[in-house]
Parts: sequence; C-alpha cells; structure tokens
Amino acid sequence: MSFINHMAKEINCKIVYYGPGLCGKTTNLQFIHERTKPDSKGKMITLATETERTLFFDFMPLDLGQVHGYKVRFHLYTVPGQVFYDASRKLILKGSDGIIFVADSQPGRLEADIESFENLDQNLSENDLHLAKLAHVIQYNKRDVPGAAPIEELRAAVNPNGAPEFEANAKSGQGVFETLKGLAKIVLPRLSKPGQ
Ligand SMILES: Nc1nc2c(ncn2[C@@H]2O[C@H](COP(=O)(O)OP(=O)(O)OP(=O)(O)O)[C@@H](O)[C@H]2O)c(=O)[nH]1
Ligand SMILES: [Mg+2]
Repeated sequence: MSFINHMAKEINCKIVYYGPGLCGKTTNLQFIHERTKPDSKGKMITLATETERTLFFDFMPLDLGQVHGYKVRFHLYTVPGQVFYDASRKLILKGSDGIIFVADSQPGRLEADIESFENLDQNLSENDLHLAKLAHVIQYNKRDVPGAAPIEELRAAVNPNGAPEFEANAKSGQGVFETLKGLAKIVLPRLSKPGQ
C-alpha cells in the first residue's frame, strides 16, 4: 500500500520496526535520524498515550533512491514492544510495505523474541496479511552484549522464512543502515508503478 504523490513525484513507503520491549527499535531510528541530513528528513514524532507514558511512534521520511523516476520517501515506525500495547501495534502495522523484525540477542530474551514474533504473525493475519508474503528482514540486535545468544538459536526462533538477516549493535550504529538498505532492496521493486 504505497501512497503516491504525483505532484511531488514521490512514492511513500511505510516500514515498521517490530520486536519485543527494549530490543532496540527506537535506537535504530534514532541512529538513522541522527545520521540523515537535515534537508532530507522530517521530525521524529513521539506519541504519548492517555497515561502520559511516552510511547511509540517515531516518524521519519528518508530519501533512499528512486523508483520509476519517482523519489521514495520512507516512513519509519516503531511499535511499542511491551506486551500490553497490542492495540497500538495492530494499528501501526496497517498499510505497511515492509517489516524489520528486531530480535534481542541479550541472554534471557529468547522467549520475548519468540513471543513478539508470534504476536507479529497474529496481528498481520488479523489484517489479512502474512509475513511470508510481506517484504521483511530480521535484525539480530545487541550482538555486543556478553553471552549474546548464538545466531543459529535466534534464527531457528524468529526466521522460519529464511529472510535476509543482519547483525547489529544499534547503540553504536553498527548494522543499522545495512538492515534498512537490506529491506529497501526488497521493498523498492515491489512498490507499485506510478500511474498503475
Ligand atoms: N548493549 C546494547 N544496548 C542496546 C542496543 N540497542 C539498544 N540498546 C539499549 O537498549 C535499551 C532499549 O532500547 P530502545 O531502542 O528504547 O528499545 P525499544 O525496542 O524501542 O523498546 P520499546 O519501545 O519498549 O519497545 C536502551 O537502553 C538502548 O540504549 C545494542 O545493540 N547494544
Ligand atoms: Mg521504542
């Protein structure tokens, strides 16, 4: 569902960072935002819930190349990872063109990774979508933490479709752009042609 602005010759592309609480989704966005030139990015927007708790979505357009002569404006969203924000997650997933699933490599977080991955599957199916058909990549984040879970273990848990995968340390920025570019490679050719 990519929205096309013919006047501005822009195709909009919505990408959602999904994963368990504290896995590093917001950190990914912050790094990308910091490293993007002021003239090619919008403001980071954070929505607060009625409980005033700063919650979830960060919005940031980022120009990354052209498709069919149109510029692509990426809209990056993060979901709130904590289990009880399911309604927000469902809402944010709507109309997404691609998903980056961020798994936490920290010891003791494997269950949370699995739970979040299953939750993604469930929320997509409620929107009549399926991960296997949707452009997606997996990011194994926090590779820097002592005793990080082996990649094979994480892969078996959250990459059943054999999606492209990336190791990252979002705090230092390592692997952050690689992950986004990896998804862009899959998403861009799938964006609908202007005029169709
Ligand atoms: N060591 C290490 N810490 C990280 C890494 N990425 C993120 N963190 C830290 O993990 C904590 C949580 O990061 P966030 O980006 O807020 O996590 P989140 O996924 O947005 O969490 P929710 O919004 O609650 O779902 C922060 O203290 C980050 O600095 C990483 O690669 N390595
Ligand atoms: Mg966050």
